[in-house]
Amino acid sequence: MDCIFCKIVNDEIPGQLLLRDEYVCAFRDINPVAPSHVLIVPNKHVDSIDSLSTEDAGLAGKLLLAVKEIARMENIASSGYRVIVNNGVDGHQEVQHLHIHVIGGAPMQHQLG
Ligand code: DGP
Repeated sequence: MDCIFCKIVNDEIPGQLLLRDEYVCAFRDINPVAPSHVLIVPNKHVDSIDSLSTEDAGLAGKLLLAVKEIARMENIASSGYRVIVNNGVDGHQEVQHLHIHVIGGAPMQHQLG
């Protein structure tokens, strides 16, 4: 499978990772929309939230806990940040490997959608 985020996870595109453990990786978004814009992905290929199975419940928890860890590493835990997961066509998901955007370092716009 030709997946850009699998390549980052597998170090086929070197030098991008901020965090890696057994289950998840984090790296900076190539097109940041704020001073801090990090993507958190499962190490195993999962297309989207919609593709998660009940067996992935633990993995889903690991992804959320990685959000907290990245916020601490990026020094945005106390100032606050936004967490976004785009899903499918209407959600404008461009990369078909589940990823959580963690965006902060400046006040977000109030509006969603
Ligand atoms: P989404 O619309 O949620 O699928 O956003 C995909 C994000 O992935 C987008 O903000 C840009 C980022 N992105 C795409 N290709 C690459 C890449 O090769 N490296 C990195 N670091 N980020 C990428």
